[in-house]
Amino acid sequence: MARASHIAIFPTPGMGHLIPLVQFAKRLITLHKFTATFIVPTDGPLSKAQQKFLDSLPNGLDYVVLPPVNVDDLPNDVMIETRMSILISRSLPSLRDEFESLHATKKLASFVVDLFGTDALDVAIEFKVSPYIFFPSTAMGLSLFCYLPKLDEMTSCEYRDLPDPVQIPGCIPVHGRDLLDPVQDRRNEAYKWVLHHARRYSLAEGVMVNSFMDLEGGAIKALQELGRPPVYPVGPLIQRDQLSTGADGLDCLRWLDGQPCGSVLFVSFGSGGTLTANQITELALGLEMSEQRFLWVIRSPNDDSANAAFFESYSKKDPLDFLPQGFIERTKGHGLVVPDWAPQAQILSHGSTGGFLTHCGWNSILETVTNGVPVIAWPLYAEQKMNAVMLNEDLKVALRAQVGENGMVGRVEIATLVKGLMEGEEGKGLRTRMRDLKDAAVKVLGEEGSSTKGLAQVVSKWCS
Ligand code: UPG
Repeated sequence: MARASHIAIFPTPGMGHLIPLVQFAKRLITLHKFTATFIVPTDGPLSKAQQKFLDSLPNGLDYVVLPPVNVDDLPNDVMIETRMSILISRSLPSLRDEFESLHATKKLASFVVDLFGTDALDVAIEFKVSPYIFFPSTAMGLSLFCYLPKLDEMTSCEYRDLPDPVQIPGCIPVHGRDLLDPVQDRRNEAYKWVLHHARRYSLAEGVMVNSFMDLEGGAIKALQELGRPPVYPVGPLIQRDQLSTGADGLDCLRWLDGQPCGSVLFVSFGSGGTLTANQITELALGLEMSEQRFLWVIRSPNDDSANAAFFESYSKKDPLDFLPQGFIERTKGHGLVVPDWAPQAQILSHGSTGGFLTHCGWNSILETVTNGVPVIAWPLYAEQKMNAVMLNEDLKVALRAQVGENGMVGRVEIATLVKGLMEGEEGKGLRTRMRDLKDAAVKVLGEEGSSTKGLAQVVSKWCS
C-alpha cells in the first residue's frame, strides 16, 4: 500500500506563524515528496498580507479557510494569546467537519498545529492521525512551555517579582520581567491559556522546533533529555523568496541597489509591531542624528498597544503623516521610509544591508542570522524580550535598546546604538559572531546537517 504523504496543517492567526509553517511544508515537499493542506481559522476576512501570501503557495500546498468565528464579545484590550486561543477553540466544530472530509479523500500522515493550537490536537486523536506541534519560536520558548506547569506550582508571586532570574532548562538565566508577555500577570486569562497549552504539549507525538543546534544547543539537549514529547530541531526555516513583492517592494530593492555595500540599517518591527506617536518621533530623530543610512518600515502609531497591527499589518492612516516635520526631505538620499510592509527576506539578503533594528520576532531573527546581519534588539511584546536576552547576553550578536524611565527609547540612545552597530568596534565583533552562525545555519540544513536529520526522523515516524 502507498505510504500516506499528505498532511493537514492548522496555523494560529498571525503572519509570524503562517510564514514558517509554509516554509516547513515546502521543505517536506522538496525533501520528502509530501503535500499539505492548510486549514486556516479566522474571525473575519483574511488580512491583505495573509491573502497575498496564501495565494502564492507553490504546487503541492493548498488551503481552505474555515467559516469566520465571532469574537466580538471579547474586550478590546484582550491579550493576543487569549484572542488566538478563543478563536481556535470556537473554530473546532468547523475544523472537525473539514478534517473529516479531508480524511475521507486523502490518507493523512499527520496533523500539525502550532504553539497555540493544542485544542485542535483532539481532532487528530479522534481520527487516529498522528498529532504534532510545529513550534515557530525558540527552543528556549519551548523549554519554558514545557517547564511552566512546574514553575507555576513552585512559585506563589508574579515571576517579575522573583529575586533571582528564572532558570529555564538548558538556557541562560532570564529575569522574570523578561519572560513572555502573557506570563507577566498570572491572574490574566492569557496566562491561564498559556498554561493550558503548555499542559497539553505532552499530547503531541512530537514537536518540531524552528531552531538549530549551533544556535540553541543547550535548550534543545535539555528538551531531548526530557523525552516527552520528543523534540526535533528542524530550523532555520525562513522565507527566502517573496513572491508578492509589489511596486513598493521593488522600489526598496532598487533603492538598496544604489547604496554602498553593508551601509544600510534595516528598521522593522515585524508583521504586527507598532510604536507610540512620541516613540516614532524619537526613532526618526535618533536615526537622523546617527548619520547612518537606513530603510525603515513604518506603521501608524498606536498609543495603547505594541502589537496593534498583529491581525492586520496595514495601517488605516498614512504612517508618513506621523514623522517629524521635514524629516523625509532632510534624510532624502540616505534614508528611505516605507509604509507598513516591505520584502524583508530580500532586504536582509541584499549586499547593502549591514544591520537590523528589530523587534526580535523569531522569524526576523532567523532571517538575519541566515544572512549574517547583526542586530539592535528592540523587543516589543510576546516572547521578544526573552529573544533579546538570548541574542545580547548569550549569543552576543546584538546590542539591546534600553527603555528610559518615560517608557521610551530616547533619540540619543538610538543614535549611539546605530553608530555603534554600523561603524563601531563593538559592531565588528557582533558581525563576526553573526557570520559564524550564518555558516552554521547553512550546514545544519545540508544533507548531513542536524536539522535535515531532525526532519527525516519525523518523516520516518509518520511513515512507520
Ligand atoms: N515581514 C515581511 N515584511 C514586513 C514585515 C514582516 O516580509 O514588512 C515578514 C518577515 O520577513 C518575517 C515575518 O513577516 O518572516 C514576521 O515574523 P516575526 O519576525 O517572527 O515577527 P511577528 O510577525 O511579530 O511574529 C510573531 C510574534 C513573535 C514570534 C513569532 C514566531 O510576534 O514574537 O517570535 O510570531 O512565533
